[in-house]
Amino acid sequence: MFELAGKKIWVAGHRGMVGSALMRRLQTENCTLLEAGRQQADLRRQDEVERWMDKNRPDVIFLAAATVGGIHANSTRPAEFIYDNLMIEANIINSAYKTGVSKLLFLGSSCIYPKFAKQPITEDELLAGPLEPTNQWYAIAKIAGIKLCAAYRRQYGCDFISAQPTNLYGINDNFTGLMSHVIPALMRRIHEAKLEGASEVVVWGTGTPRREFLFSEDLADGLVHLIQHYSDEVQVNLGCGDDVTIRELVDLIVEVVGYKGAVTYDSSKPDGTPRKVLDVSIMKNMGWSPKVSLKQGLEETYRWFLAQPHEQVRGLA
Ligand code: GFB
Repeated sequence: MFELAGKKIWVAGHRGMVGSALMRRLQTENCTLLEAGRQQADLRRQDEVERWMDKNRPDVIFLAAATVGGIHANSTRPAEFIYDNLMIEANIINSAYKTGVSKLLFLGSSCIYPKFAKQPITEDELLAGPLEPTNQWYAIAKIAGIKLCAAYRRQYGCDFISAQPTNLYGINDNFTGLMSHVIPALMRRIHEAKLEGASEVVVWGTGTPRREFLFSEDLADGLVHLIQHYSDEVQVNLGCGDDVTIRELVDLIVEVVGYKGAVTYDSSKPDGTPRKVLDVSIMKNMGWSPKVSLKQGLEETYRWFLAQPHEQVRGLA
């Protein structure tokens, strides 16, 4: 088992949903946590990353920093999604090698798999077919990150590994609306419809695509388990192994929020990939599975959302 106690750990992207969940989870591991704020290092700039790494010398890195967003953000900001993510991962992985980091865990994304991958998706589906066009830019960058880890492992013997999380949601998610992933986008829209007494809420697409969701706190626990127990080249799927249709998801959010009006579907908006449920056998065989059901996770996320200052929830702070 790879020991985290006593190590200097850098969670790159510590303010995001994944990074902040990791910071909470790592509090119990008796390690020293490092942070690189935006003013200290723009992770897209090689010189700034190298300077920060030279000065702070982490032993372990969780690479959770990324430019992310939902289906609309992915299809309307392709340059940012490919450039930012390529630069962030190349800068951090290369300086981790140069400064002798003992272990690094890179986070991929389930859009790395082909649009029509065999379901549930096993790790060997990577690069087995064409990608979903709406998020190909982000997917290509994330595939490059996985391959960077594998290449540095092969050529330099670095213990760099990759996790392949499913669709995520939870505490500190981005609830700004148009650019958000489906859960925060719909939670906010349905919440506002309830407050305004609106008779109808419009959901994008047909409602038929299937998605698998993992709660932020479960993800953080799974990542810690993976870094402690895994050391190999293959990117490891991290999910719950179950999926729901967008329609079923909407019903759950409506129930959690307590909205009484109608829901309609706008099929002129994109559906994206029809289905992407992960095969999670590797994590299961390593003795890990998630604890929080989708309903519980949505309830906890909604409680967190309600407790935020209005401006922050709207992404204005
Ligand atoms: O989370 P999401 O935006 O991205 O979910 P993906 C999109 C699905 O939810 C589509 C439906 O089927 C949409 O039609 N949907 C319904 C909505 N209403 C809404 C809404 O108001 N907002 C949004 N965003 N969707 C993401 C990638 O793909 O998967 C990311 O874009 C990342 O890059 C993530 O890889 C894991 O699940 O389609």
